[in-house]
Amino acid sequence: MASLVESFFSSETAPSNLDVSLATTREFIQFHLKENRLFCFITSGGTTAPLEKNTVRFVDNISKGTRGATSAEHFLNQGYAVIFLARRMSIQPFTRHLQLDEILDSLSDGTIHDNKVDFDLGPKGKKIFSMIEQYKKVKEHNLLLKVDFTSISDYLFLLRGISQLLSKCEKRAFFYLAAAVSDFFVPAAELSEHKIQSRDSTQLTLKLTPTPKLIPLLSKEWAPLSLLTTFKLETDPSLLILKAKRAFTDTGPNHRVVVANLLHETRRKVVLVLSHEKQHREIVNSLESGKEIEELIIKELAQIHHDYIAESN
Ligand code: 9Z3
Repeated sequence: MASLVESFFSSETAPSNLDVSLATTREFIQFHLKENRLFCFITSGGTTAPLEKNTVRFVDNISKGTRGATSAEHFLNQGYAVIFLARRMSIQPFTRHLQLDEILDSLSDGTIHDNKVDFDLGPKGKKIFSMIEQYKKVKEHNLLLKVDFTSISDYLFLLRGISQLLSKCEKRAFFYLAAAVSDFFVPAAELSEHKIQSRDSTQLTLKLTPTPKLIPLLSKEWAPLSLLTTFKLETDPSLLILKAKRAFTDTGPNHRVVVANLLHETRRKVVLVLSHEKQHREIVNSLESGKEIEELIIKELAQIHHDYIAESN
C-alpha cells in the first residue's frame, strides 16, 4: 500500500499552490502553538478527477462543501484554530450566510446619500450581524487559515503536506476529513494533453484507476498522535455501518471516529461509529430545533478530543 502511495506522489504533479500553502500553514501552526491552542484540520468539498491535462472536462461528485464550512464555524466557536482545506469555489465559512441576490435586493431598496447606502437586511439582519461579530474575532486572532484544491491530486499533495506539519501538534490536532474524495482517477501519464475531441470517435470510453488509500498512512505515519475523524458516505442503508466500521481497517489507534451519513439525510442524521465503543451514537437533528446538525456533531467530537488528550500516553 505504501508503495502505491509513493508511486502516486512520484508520478502526479504537485499543485502550484503547494509550497506557498505549506509555508503559510507552518507559520499558522507555529503562531497558535505558542498560544497553546487546539487545532482542527477540516477538509471540505469534492475533489475532481480531470480527463485532460489542460482540463475542460472532469469527473465530479455531489459535495458542495456545506458540511465542512458549517463545521469550521462550530469548531471556531469551540476555540479551535482551524485549517480549512476546501475545494475552490465551494461553500465557505461565514460567506455561506450571505446570499448576494438578497443583499443586492436590500441595497436596491435602500436610500443613497453621499456615496453611502442605508439599507435593512430584513429578518435575517440580526443573524448576519452576530455572524459578522464572530468573523471579526476570528480575523483579529488569525484563527482561520484557508487553503484550496481542485483535483484529487491537488488534494492528496496538500493533505499529506498539512498532515505532516500538524504532526508537530501531536494530540492537540484534530483531523476532520469531510471532503468527498474521488475513488477513481486518470493517472497523469494517461491523460490526454488537450481537450478530448468528439469527432475522433463515436464513443468515449473512460479507464479510471483506483485512488490509493492514504488514510492508513496518514494515521500511522504522517500524524500518528493526532485524533482522526473520517467520513463515510453511502446511498444503501444496509451498507452504511458495515462500511464505516471497515474504515478502521489498517488505520492506527488515533483513528477514533467515522461519521457515517446517507446521501439523502446528510443534514438530518449522522451516525458516529467509534473504534473504541460497541454502541454507535446517532445524532438526529429536528427541523424545529433551529440548529445545524454540525453544532451537535462538533459538540460530541470536541468532547471526544478532550478525553483523548486527557488519556495518559
Ligand atoms: C461526507 O460524507 C460528507 O458528509 C458529505 C457532505 C460529502 C456528504 P456537502 O459537502 O456533503 O455538505 O455537500 N464526506 C465523506 C465522503 C467520502 O468521500 N468518504 C470516503 C468514502 O466514503 C472516505 S474518505 O469512501
